[in-house]
Amino acid sequence: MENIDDLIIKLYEVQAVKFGTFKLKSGITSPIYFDLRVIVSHPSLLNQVSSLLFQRAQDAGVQFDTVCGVPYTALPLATIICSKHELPMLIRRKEAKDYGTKRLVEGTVRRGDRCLVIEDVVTSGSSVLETAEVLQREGLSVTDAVVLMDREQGGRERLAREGVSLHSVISISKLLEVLTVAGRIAADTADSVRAFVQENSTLGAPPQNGSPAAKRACAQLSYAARAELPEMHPAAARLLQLMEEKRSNLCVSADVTESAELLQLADALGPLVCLLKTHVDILRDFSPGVADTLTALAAKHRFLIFEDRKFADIGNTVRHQYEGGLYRIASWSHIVNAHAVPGPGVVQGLREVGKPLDRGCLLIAQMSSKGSLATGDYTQAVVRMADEHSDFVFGFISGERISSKPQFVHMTPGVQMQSGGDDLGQQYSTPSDVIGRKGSDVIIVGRGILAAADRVQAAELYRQAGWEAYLNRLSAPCQ
Ligand code: S5P
Repeated sequence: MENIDDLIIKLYEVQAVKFGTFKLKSGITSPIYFDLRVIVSHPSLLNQVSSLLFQRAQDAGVQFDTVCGVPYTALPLATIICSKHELPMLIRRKEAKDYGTKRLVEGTVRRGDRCLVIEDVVTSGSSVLETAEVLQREGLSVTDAVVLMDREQGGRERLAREGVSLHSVISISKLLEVLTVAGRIAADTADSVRAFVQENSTLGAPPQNGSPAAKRACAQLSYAARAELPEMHPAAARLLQLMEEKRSNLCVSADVTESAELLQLADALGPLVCLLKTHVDILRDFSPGVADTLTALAAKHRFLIFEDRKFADIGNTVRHQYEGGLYRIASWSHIVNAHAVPGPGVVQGLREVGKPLDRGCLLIAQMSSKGSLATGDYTQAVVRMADEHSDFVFGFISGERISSKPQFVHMTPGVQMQSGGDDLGQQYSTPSDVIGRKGSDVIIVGRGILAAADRVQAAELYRQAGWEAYLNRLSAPCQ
């Protein structure tokens, strides 16, 4: 206890905590301000803070394999803890525009390891959550965070809702009490800070869009309920209705090179799928008649057609590629997809052609192939692009649920009954992993079905596996 009192006085003396009138980033005026960055200039204080943070984690009985500091102030704190106790550390990168060429987490990431997050100050909890989500996306488990200063403005409760327990060394109440008793601040200064803290609490705020809790809530809505949502894209609503009606979240990837085989597949597997995905440019013998027959089969068996064209050029070019050429894709494909690499122009170009026809577009936010550059900040930028064009973009190609908005449909390729891969970098996950654990909506299966001796039987097994995973997800208790 004395240790803490002593620390509080020192923090005050080095001006890591100041009282007065401060304008915060949010525009709010605060009577208190923390600037814990200054402690790097006071080595003994830096050591003291680090050991108290470590002690706090020990006292709380937190089990962890590795440690990560929220950039930047907590980076040296995590470093000192890890150096002193010889613990492996991870560094989270915070560069704003890291389009996948650099890793978001440096160090040796071992999937399944428990990572303790270290932070200097927690207000709403969002900076801890942001780091936790990056770590979780790398396969680490984050259940605990230790913080030097809890501002008691709802961060602890918010983190708890997201499954992260917060352990703090100092609370703001304790800080005010010690500084008042020591005669460093006046009683009315302490009172005005207390009033400010109460008025500016984020307690009771609903889960934020994109947070794990919001994603779980969304994953637990049924396809049928989502189909009815306002602002639902017509193609997405139709797809979700078909999924519910046919009890199928299976999209077959009909990657064959002969038109007759494509049509035969569409006729045989049509009753089992919600979507049929084509690569029309691998057909040796495409003719407009193929598209007509496919359209008739889609109507007969009630599935939608998804031409996996992966548009990736400037708006003007993709507009032509979508509307015209040999394939006239927009005239028969209900859904297409695009890379976000060119920027919003790619979506705008496609939208000019597709929107009047009620067509929909998916953005490729992550890829199943090894070494894909579509990760981290790139993926997040894709989600923002989708948000900004949601009158035409209704979902993603991704390995997992990446947006909590129930209007967005997530489709995941790289699915087989056993995880593994091929010799050209494809990586497979199982239907239960994709729909259950990752919260995606549709499994896309190619060779898992096409290479089977009995394709209809294989498709039925995938349909059942995908649907069961969905039913289990719906009945899983909210965490
Ligand atoms: O990241 C991706 C995106 C797509 S659309 N990874 C993929 O594999 N795909 C497509 O899904 C790919 O072009 C192929 O048509 C299908 C996967 O086929 P499979 O035989 O490996 O199941």
